[in-house]
Amino acid sequence: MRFVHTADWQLGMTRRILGARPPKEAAGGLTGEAQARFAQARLDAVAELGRLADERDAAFVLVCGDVFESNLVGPDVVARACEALGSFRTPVLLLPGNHDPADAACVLRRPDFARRCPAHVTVLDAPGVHEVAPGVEVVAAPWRSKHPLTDLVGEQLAALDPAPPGTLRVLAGHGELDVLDPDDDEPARIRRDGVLAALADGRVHYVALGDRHSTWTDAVDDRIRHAGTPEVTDFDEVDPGNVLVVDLDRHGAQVAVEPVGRWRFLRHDARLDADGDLDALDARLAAVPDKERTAIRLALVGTLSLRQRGRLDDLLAAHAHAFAAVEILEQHSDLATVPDDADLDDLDLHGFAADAAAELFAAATSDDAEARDALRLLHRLVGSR
Ligand SMILES: [Mn+2]
Repeated sequence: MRFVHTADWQLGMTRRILGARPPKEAAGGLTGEAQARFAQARLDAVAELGRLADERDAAFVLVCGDVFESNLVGPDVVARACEALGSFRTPVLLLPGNHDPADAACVLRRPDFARRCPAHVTVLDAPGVHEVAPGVEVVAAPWRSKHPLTDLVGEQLAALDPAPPGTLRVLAGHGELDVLDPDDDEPARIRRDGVLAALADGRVHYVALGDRHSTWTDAVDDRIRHAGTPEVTDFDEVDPGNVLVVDLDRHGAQVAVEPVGRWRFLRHDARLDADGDLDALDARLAAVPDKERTAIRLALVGTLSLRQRGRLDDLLAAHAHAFAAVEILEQHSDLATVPDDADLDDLDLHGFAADAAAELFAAATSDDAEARDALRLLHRLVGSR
């Protein structure tokens, strides 16, 4: 029996970084068009994983929660999601997660969703055992509210007898395992011991999880998996952008990790003290492929002269036009601008202006931040004459 395990589509997600904040003093800035392309990429990933499911003759696609970013997504997001779901023929099972719980406002029960939802799509909003194909059962542990007070997966497993002979059972859950977030006293944590026991005694044969956006496999039993998000959503995700194609029998699972996402969120740390360091950063940014689908976050430390700082601002502004986003991670950056003699000569000022610049220069070299800012501004203004 083959199926596709996926989760955390987060349709309707908006990312503040895309188009919201150009690098400090970058002249170019970003447009909101990256945001629209990012939204489309999430839909493209859904269509792509559907193509994959069709091609591989999967029995179904199991989406383990957070299909939508929120129960409040607009009707346009719902309509486009339904179009993407309609672009392939493999049956789809949608589990409500913490972002789209099966409460009174659940988007998966909204009239605009119900009206457009293709016939091969089923919402697993009722907890318990669902027969999804002959000899195949999915045990659903949907979120029914934003803040459940129990381990929803554990609750379902506790109610199960061993699977009847000839029947394969897949548990569909959403949330963090206690082993992945042990210090948290969150009552909805999934107890891993209970999951291991249910796999060991044959109550279930695979535990498909959502919530963690990184693709993850349990070290003790590789039938406990997080599929991760099919299209990256944040910088801290490890190996996102995949879906899992699972070949399951009663003895084990063969799992193929298939990349479907096309965006990347990168972080780059650099020390900048000399022109060579700026050359290296410039070359590094230039070498990144698929810039229009890449958001990059920079942590920059070091000390630059006014002229070098101007070079940095110019090169970041130039790259920002090509990337989906270029952001300076302020809390991990520490970049000092300290004028040198060449900066003062560069200004090429005379008379009163030269005296003022010399005064600012003296203050700036003795650690006066306002004087440094004033000199940077003067350098920019003079440089653009
Ligand atoms: Mn999620």
